[in-house]
Amino acid sequence: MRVFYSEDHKLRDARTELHGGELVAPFEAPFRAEWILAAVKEAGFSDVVAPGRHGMETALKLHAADYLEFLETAWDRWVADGYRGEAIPACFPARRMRQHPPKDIDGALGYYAFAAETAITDGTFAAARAAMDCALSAAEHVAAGNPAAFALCRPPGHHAAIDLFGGYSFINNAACAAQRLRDLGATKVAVLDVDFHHGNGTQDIFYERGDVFFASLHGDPADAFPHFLGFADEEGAGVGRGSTKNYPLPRGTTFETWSAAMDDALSRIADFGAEALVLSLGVDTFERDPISFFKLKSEDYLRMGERLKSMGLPTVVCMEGGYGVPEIGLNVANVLMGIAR
Ligand code: OKP
Ligand code: ZN
Repeated sequence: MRVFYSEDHKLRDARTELHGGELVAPFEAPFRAEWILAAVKEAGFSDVVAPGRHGMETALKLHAADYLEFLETAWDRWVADGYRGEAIPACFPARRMRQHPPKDIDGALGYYAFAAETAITDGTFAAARAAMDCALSAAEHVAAGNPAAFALCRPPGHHAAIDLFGGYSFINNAACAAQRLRDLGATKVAVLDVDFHHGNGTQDIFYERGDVFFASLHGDPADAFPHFLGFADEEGAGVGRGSTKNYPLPRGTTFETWSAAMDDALSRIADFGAEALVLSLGVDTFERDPISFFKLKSEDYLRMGERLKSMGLPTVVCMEGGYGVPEIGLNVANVLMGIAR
């Protein structure tokens, strides 16, 4: 399985994350991609290539043009205003307020954000673009007839909605992969999101589309980020009605419970008639993940990969979350080994 990896992920290296009322060192940091890359090489995935450079055409089919323009220019606008810290949104268009982008950067940050933990910094857009390139190149590799590819995306993307950033996400890499597979000939594509956190961005992007099925297994939003989306009664709208499926799961969820939910998701994906699969792979479901509350063990990720392989679908794996502990590398490698076997 080819691995798409860009050194440009290192350009995303924020100093701050708003966490528990403090500005801490971000959980989503460059070491993550380095540990994952080392582990997948160690596991025998030696075909590691840099992605091709892509334009924004695919992203523009998913995200609002003004949002992408904002991402590209936000840091320079912030610096031009004379601020010295990182660009952190602090005022949001909440209930009964006007939903339109203000001229000033403080207002624009709040307008285009759904959360305040994620600071925009110098290099953030370049890194997000490189992550998108990994996803697009992986999709092209699979569309060319290869059974699977791994996009080692960093920063992650599944929280990035049509016109919102947050949850460490800016451009929705998995959505770009799904769209690219569609554009290269797959009539129906499924995105399965196994990150601990609900993929609110991916759901938002495809909510009213009938050509992309979105299923997500995640910590119940009643207890976990992103708090305001990912409930079981969200099932898509318009022609997309029935093509969204959420599995909110409780604290302490083990692989036994988790894999039963995945089996249900996969049977729905088969019934949908998906011709290709995009896996939003977060390994923050791990028992020792620092910010999550599931209890998966390293060997469970091998089972996960094997079960995905049994679908017999061309598969693009996009990296999402997984934090803090050295096992993130092994856990990702285990999923890939299950899929590749
Ligand atoms: C990104 B991904 C910490 C609360 C959680 C954001 C989590 C983003 C997860 N104070 N903050 O889905 O792994
Ligand atoms: Zn996550």
